Amino acid sequence: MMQKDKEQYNVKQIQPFLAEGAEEHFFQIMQGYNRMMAYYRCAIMEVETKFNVLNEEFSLQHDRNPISGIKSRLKSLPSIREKMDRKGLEFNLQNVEKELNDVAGVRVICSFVEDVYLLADALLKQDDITLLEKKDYIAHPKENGYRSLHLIVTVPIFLEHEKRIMKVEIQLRTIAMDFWASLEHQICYKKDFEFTEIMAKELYECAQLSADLDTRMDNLRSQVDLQK
Ligand code: 0O2
Repeated sequence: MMQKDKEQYNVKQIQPFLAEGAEEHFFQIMQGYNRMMAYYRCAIMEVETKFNVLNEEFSLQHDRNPISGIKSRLKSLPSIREKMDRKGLEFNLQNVEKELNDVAGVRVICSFVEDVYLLADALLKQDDITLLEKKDYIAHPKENGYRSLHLIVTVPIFLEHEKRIMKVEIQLRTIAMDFWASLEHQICYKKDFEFTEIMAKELYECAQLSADLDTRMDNLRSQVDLQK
């Protein structure tokens, strides 16, 4: 192991906790993990760029931006571990790449509902993108009221000596959908708290309000577009 690598992976700090001879093994696992996460970061960059390009082109044609913001995240190691355990899968890097679809996540916040589908269609038309799975929680909201369009796609990343095909989870949603989902996530998503029926109803009604808001804003935009 090179000195530089030891420093990079903080092996010195961890050394007292490692069994005799385990240092090299630990280092190799960390190296593999860091490489895999770097590839996922590249895939996120590719997908973000594709959406930024579409946003630019659309704003030239229609004089407005369909994308209000893009938030990306890499799943943390504890979350990856938890999900592998939950699915009853052995935790190793090959399995993570093969079995998990959401290590890399890109969330695209759109202005209007129409923009969600427009952007999804434009992305899926690109010949280096392959759709693996689509869940339309806008047409079919979840029981709690959650709405978003989810796509699992593969995108190639071009490295010095190879091309790798990486999976990315894309969530497209409007500002109103994101408002509800972000707050619901903070309040209750995956928390071990038994929601009362009244609270669940209240949350669902808030989701309905956000859906109404989307419809009304869409209608206003259509009226303005007609007058152009
Ligand atoms: P986080 O913290 O956002 O990363 P799976 O992906 O296999 O666990 P499933 O049901 O097949 O589960 O995936 P699905 O339905 O496509 O949803 C995955 C992601 O969508 C979640 O990721 C959330 O980001 C979002 N999501 C789904 N349902 C809800 C919901 O009811 N409320 C909110 N706020 N977000 C939701 P993670 O990894 O679970 O969480």
